[in-house]
Amino acid sequence: MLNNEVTTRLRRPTGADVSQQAAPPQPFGGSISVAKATSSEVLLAWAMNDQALPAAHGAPLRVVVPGWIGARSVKWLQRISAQAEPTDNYFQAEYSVLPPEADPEAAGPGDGITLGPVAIHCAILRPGKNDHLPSGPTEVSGFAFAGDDRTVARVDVSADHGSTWTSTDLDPPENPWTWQHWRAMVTLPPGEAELIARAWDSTAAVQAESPATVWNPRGYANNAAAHLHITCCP
Ligand SMILES: Nc1nc2c(c(=O)[nH]1)N[C@H]1C(S)=C(S)[C@@H](COP(=O)(O)O)O[C@H]1N2
Ligand SMILES: [Mo]
Repeated sequence: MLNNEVTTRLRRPTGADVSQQAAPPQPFGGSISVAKATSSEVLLAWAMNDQALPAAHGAPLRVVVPGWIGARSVKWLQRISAQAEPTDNYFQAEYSVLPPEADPEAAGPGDGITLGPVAIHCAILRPGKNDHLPSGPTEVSGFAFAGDDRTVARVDVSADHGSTWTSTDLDPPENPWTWQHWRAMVTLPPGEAELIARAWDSTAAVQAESPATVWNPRGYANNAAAHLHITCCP
């Protein structure tokens, strides 16, 4: 896989939206490995939900790269090329995790970890942020997503700042490219509470406990555990 990534890449610039944010101004583009590009889940899409693809989502033609960061799903597609090296497009290097001491303005291609496959993450959907709830048992629910061709193996929740954790009831994966929903009954203490959810993927990778662990100069790939503050009436 690594060998494929460094030796053979697909390049996909477009002319439809020239970015003035890029240096120099240029069309949006990005690379994926040949292994991914030739997999059955990667699409060239002109329709969505049996309707014509809306312009905002890339009509007339876009790439869809399930399990990889959105930036590699190039919209308003104009060209695809097979080449030995990743594209030198500004956005290929921009979507990378730089080391803490790096200056993002001065960073060049190869200075960071180029983003492709999504890292394991999850979100709490219910209760909502700053909801007022009665203390006692309540259902907490959300989704988790593993990325690449991994699946979500388990999601745990804590209502006591991570001292104790409860496994949630996790829906099986329909396929690796969709969210998996989960839910659990937790007992909320009276007063202020912090709910935490953390997901594990099928390689036993787990989300970092805090955003400080995954901090990087450009702020990408923040897949720290989901935290939710709530207030419980006694
Ligand atoms: N041509 C082009 N394609 C693009 C982008 C862009 O700015 N220009 N943004 C990318 C990013 S960062 C994301 S997250 C997705 C968003 O796709 P959506 O608008 O269908 O949600 O498109 C990707 N493809
Ligand atoms: Mo994005």
